[in-house]
Amino acid sequence: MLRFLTAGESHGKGLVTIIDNFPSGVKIDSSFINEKLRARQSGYGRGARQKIESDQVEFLSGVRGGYTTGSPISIFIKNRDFENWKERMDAFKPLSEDAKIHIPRPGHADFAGSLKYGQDDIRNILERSSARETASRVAAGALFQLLLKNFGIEFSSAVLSIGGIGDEKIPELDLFDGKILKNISRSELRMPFPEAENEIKKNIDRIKKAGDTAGGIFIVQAKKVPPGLGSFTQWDEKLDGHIAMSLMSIQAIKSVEIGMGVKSASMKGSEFQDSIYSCGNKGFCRKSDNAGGIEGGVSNGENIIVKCAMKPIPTLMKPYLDTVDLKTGKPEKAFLERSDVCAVPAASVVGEAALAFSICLFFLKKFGGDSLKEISRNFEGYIKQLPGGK
Ligand code: EPS
Repeated sequence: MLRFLTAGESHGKGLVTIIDNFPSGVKIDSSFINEKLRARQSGYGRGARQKIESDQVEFLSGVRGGYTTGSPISIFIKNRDFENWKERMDAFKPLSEDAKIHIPRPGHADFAGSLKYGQDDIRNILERSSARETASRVAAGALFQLLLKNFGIEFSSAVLSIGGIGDEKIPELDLFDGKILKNISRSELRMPFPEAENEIKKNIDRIKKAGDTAGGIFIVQAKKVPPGLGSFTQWDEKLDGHIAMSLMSIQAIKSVEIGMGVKSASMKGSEFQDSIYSCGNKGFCRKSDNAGGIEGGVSNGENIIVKCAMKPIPTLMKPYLDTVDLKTGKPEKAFLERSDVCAVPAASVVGEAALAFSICLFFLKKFGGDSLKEISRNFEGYIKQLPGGK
């Protein structure tokens, strides 16, 4: 079964991604992967770290002559900032007592992580819990997208609102529309429509000046996903359940909605359900996609639509938040560490990668094979027998 693992700390030597059971014969376009990494580093409101890094993938295994071999793929992304952290992040040099951090930031993994791992230096928690890890996930997601592209399946993402400004209710937004794709690529906020950009940027500037942070809402879509991925037969085989896990596991994500999501709760059945029509040689089709492409835990051939809310980043530049010194128990103010004011545009790129993993995993569960050729045979055989033959 397709699996991927990530490893590495934010200020260590670098980040590692290992992808296991990825089929052979898939053409690897490093520029596609590096473009996704660049998009993750971008965004109005990103922190100073993004000026230090210029994330690029280095393949350590599993790819030869530009194609995957079927062996485990391992990828390395260098942390340029390691040069400034060599002493403090050395694997063996003893840690100096006064460099240890005992004051947890509310909202990060600092407090819960220190208790869980019995660490007396919160740096041993925050180095791994940092959103820096998402660079590894974007690299993996780009490979899954390269595989699925061979079957016409593509992904797109956009930011709908930041700090409560924007249009979270954009109905029937088609993220594959040429004009919308152009708007997103030109937007420092990765938004589908430019109208709210200036107001949002001004708000981010105000929040930055106040030493505070902002969250927001982003949307991810996948198109041409064939019907039949996932199953209703077992709770852990449902495609929407896995997608929810994939996206919820991204740092700072506090909600994942499929299709109309929360709004569906206030709709009538006759308004929400997507009626089915016979469309001649196209087989069957729908005039709406409120279900977000999944019914009964199974893809139904419509676009997969996922919407996520990202909480404001926990690292504040001003001492707003009360906390405690875990060593002394004394009341303290949350300590300052370099961070972003807003990373919602970055999170939307990570969301694309997370959705790509879920779709790729269930795609290979259904059309499994060890090589692209074998998977293609299985896929074509299935598609041919569908109503409308596609
Ligand atoms: C980030 C890297 C981090 C943070 C930020 C995002 O780098 P550094 O800790 O060296 O500044 O800037 O991480 C967080 C905001 C967080 O809370 O984890 C990245 O590469 O995305």
